[in-house]
Amino acid sequence: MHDITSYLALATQLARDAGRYALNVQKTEMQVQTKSNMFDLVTDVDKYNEEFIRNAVLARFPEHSFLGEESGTHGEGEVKWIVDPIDGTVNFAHGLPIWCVSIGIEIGGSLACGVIYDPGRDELFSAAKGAGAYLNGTRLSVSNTIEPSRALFVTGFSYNIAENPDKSYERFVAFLKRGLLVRRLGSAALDLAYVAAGRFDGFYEGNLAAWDMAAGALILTEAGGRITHYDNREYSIYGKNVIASNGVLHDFMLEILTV
Ligand code: 2AM
Ligand code: CA
Repeated sequence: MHDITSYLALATQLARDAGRYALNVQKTEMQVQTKSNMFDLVTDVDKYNEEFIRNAVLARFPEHSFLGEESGTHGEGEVKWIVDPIDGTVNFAHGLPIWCVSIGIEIGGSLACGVIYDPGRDELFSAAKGAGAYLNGTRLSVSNTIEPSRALFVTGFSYNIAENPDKSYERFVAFLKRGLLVRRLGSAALDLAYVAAGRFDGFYEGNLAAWDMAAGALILTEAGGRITHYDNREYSIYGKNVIASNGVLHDFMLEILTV
């Protein structure tokens, strides 16, 4: 039997520890660096956090496997920890507060639980399959916004945006042309968590990795949201593009994104 409660407890503790460590670096050491030196420091924090999380997980559960943004895949165990040690790295590097640590756990290829920790606001988003989503212990629910003109959407652009990958320009312009409100925060994990919390009504992005979405996708669905790919295919964290919504606005977003 899988002890999901103990997996989630360890994920929570590690996300908090890694998040606080990175926040401390951002508040202290990064204050005295020039921007060009800062990017090396950021890379160090990304790598340090991932190694810290991986070592702790595999020490406690040696039979589990691990997939991280910095170090790739380790092992083939049925229980797979999917980790983004800092999601929103560019924000982190520029001294902005919008970034987080994301840890999702799959069992046999299905998301079982996950946490997203934002140390700047001390916000811990968490979910376990079938048991709901929580923010600092309070149950989360997506918004009930029906009217697109009253909705707040969020998106993100990948690092190769200059090449207009996957019609990114056309999709974004389609939202703007309808006069819709769209934000771009720079952390896909927080974008998903904020749709789960009802802060945003919908999120879409074209080129993401499993570690950006593993925890957030489960938190979103456990908060009552809907998640698919651009073509309305059944969602997989390995599928790159994503539409996540409060459910009510999902068909509207699917239609707009058909460009
Ligand atoms: P990062 O901060 O960990 O790099 C911004 O649009 C969001 O997309 C962030 O969550 C960022 O993660 C992620 N991201 C941007 N380009 C990406 C890429 N090519 N592959 C995977 N994730 C990407
Ligand atoms: Ca990321």
